[in-house]
Amino acid sequence: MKNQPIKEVDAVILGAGFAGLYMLHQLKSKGFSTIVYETGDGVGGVWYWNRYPGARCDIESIYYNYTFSIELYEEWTWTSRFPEQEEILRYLNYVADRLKLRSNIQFNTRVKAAHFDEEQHKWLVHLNDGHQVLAKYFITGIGCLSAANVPKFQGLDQFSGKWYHTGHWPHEKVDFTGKRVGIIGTGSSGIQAIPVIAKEAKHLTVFQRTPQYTIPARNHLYDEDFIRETKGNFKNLKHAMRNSVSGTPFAYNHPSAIEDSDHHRQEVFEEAWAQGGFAFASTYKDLLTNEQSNEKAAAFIRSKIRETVQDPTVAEKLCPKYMYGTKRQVLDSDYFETYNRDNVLLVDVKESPILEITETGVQTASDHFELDIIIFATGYDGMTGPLFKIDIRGRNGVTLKDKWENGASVQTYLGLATASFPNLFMITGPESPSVLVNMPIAIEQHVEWIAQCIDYLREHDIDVMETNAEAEQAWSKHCREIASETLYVKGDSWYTGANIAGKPRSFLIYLGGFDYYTKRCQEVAQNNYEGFQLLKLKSIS
Ligand code: NA7
Repeated sequence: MKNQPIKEVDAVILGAGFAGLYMLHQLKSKGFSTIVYETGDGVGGVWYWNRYPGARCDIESIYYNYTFSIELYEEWTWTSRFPEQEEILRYLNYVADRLKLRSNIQFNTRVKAAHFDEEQHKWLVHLNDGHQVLAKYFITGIGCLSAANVPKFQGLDQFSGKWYHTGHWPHEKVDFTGKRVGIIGTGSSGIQAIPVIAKEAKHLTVFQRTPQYTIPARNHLYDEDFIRETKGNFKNLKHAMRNSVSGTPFAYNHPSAIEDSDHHRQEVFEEAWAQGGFAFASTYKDLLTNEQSNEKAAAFIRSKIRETVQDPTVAEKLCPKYMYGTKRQVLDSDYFETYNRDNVLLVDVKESPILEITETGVQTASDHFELDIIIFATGYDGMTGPLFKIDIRGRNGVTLKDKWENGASVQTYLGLATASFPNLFMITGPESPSVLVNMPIAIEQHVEWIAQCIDYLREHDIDVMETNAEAEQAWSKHCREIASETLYVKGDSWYTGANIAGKPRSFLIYLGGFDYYTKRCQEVAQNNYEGFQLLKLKSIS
């Protein structure tokens, strides 16, 4: 029985986060039989898994939500500028209930493999319970940062305390009271968790490999007038976000940092620093294209670190020397201030690398640190990692991992599809702009394009849709050319794959702007899906 598909549906969707939920809603509304498989036992995706202390979104809540429904926007009220994980998870549960999505979601189910069956022209999807499901369309909504990276430190299995990865945080509260805690990693997750844990733990040791340019979030509660005004302005906001470069209603304020006067630039940076959030990144248009402009921003942030951290030696260790913004911008709440606490110690593991985890703590080249709890805030195998965890095979049994040479030669068309993998759609796939765009807005664009496309295929009796190799080569080339004109490609980050030992270096984000990308996708659809082959089975047989 287990060798026969237990059911056949129009579409299988992976993941019940922002992407999977909206994809399901769209396909259900259009009458397609659809099932979502979700590994967790609830909806939420990244917001289901990331329950670490201090976890919150760094895009403002009034922008970080769905905009496809005015009812959803009006009914839901955010409490603060940067909502905590728990509030976003509640929002996604509200959406799932409000749109009656749960009956189409199978929780606690991992998709192990999906193979394109060339005789049936359908996807055979293999579940972890041994069952198989047949689907015409296979759609991934598994995010770009869902494959956790736990570095292979020798000796982790002999550690007698508890250890956690921020992206797989337990549902029950972890009690740090009276504990000696060590945290490895100072990206967004580490920087959010460190100030919160420091307040609770007996002692916190921060193992930092690379310091960060982090900006104060300046989180605050919203008042009723602001919420009323924002909801009243929904249509304008939606239009501004969907037609913007980054999926938020902001544009760059000034053209060039290096061409501005020292006095005015200082004022601009100070104002953005006081405003908090991503205002700093929007100050000058050339921060990520001109090294001298970049250094102006970097120097300003370093001066703030030196002003805040009392111990000059610690302050220097916290000052990044690489180019600003080539790692994902981090927002914090009292991060640098935390190093003025007596119970917090900063350890530079570039200077003195971690050699092993022992039974009682962490051994670096110079010292041993006794710990009760170790937290890995060590990030993710980004972009390709989530896709490579699944055995996805297209024509001739070739795996996605092999086709893309383990990430060295990713090729997609619009980040949505890839040749030899017919009827496969990726939401927020590599070579789409999504990870540098306000994610829910990027997701809405992808989902609406895919849903409209599937509807078109049904309307025109088309059974198989597949990207042309030429179309994807052209798109990938275009992506790389644009990226090479920026400073992003020079950074060591999950953007480039440099954070994962042995991962080929490549930059897999489309940087031509969300607005341009949206227009390009629309043109492709309007031109009857140019760049794709559309086949009718009748004509094949
Ligand atoms: P990030 O941003 O990838 O940060 C991971 C951190 O862990 C970073 O400081 C890394 O240092 C550090 N790291 C990774 N491996 C090691 C090893 N082996 N030893 C020491 N330190 C290590 O992940 P986050 O979870 O914080 O954030 C991910 C995204 O979520 C973020 O960009 C937002 O989009 C939301 P490195 O810098 O590589 O030297």
